[in-house]
Amino acid sequence: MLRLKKIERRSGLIRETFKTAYLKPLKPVVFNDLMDSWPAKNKWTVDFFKKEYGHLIVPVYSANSANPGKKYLAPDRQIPFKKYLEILEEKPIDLRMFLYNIFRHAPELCNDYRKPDIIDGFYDRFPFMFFGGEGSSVGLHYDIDLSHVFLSQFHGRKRVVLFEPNQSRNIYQHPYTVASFVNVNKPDYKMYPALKKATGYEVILNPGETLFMPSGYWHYIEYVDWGFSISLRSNDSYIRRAKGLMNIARHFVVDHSMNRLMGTNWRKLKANLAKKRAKEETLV
Ligand SMILES: O=C(O)CCC(=O)C(=O)O
Ligand SMILES: [Fe+2]
Repeated sequence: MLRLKKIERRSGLIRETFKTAYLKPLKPVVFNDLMDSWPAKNKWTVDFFKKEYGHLIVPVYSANSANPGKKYLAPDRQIPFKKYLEILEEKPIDLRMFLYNIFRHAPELCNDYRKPDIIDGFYDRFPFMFFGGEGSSVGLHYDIDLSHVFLSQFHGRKRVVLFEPNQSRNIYQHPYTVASFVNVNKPDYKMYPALKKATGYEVILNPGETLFMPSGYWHYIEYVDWGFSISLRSNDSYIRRAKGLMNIARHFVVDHSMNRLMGTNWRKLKANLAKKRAKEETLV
């Protein structure tokens, strides 16, 4: 099994302590009480979303959408939000909803959460909600814009595995992307020998808790129960913001075009490059 450390849980953290213990050293932490003052904590139930926003048409995704080819990252289907929530409640299913900006359609929801006053630089415009069925998972990736992420859980439990940015080679990052395709649950050390050196973190996030994922951290997420959460993002450094923009440009230009041109061959090429880089890492 991979070497995964537990993530600390804290309550009553103040700015100064957060800064020295977690932000500066870029160390993840779970806040027990960060959402306590939010109206959303009790208000945003599944019934609330069904009743108030059930009519919205939302794009939903299965694992198919990560497959190479023409439909790369395209949604599986568009269905009413109420229908989607009913599907999630019914049984385990690999069907997620993300990148849909519900706040654009329902700006009043922004009054129900608070930007954590634990650090500065929160983006106003990019809160994202993530929904997923029991058993669904989010492949290992890091967030392309390099912001710090505060992932707050409303419903269901989520298992999160994290790796520091300096582990990118050990976990076989696919070049020109923010993705890795190693299986963190069943590491294949024959295929990926450098994985033995990888060290990461692991936590089961419960409703009411908030996970701080520092900038550039790799994350793999498993929906232990069906559930949903919000991620609030902050970026307090101009250099990091610029790097994030570069990342986005490179990703869209290189990865998307090559994927369109080469399909599965592009994926194979990236996999080979990743192996080469991990080997170099083992030599140094
Ligand atoms: O919780 C999820 O489904 C995905 C979260 C994520 O990748 C993020 O917040 O960046
Ligand atoms: Fe992410």
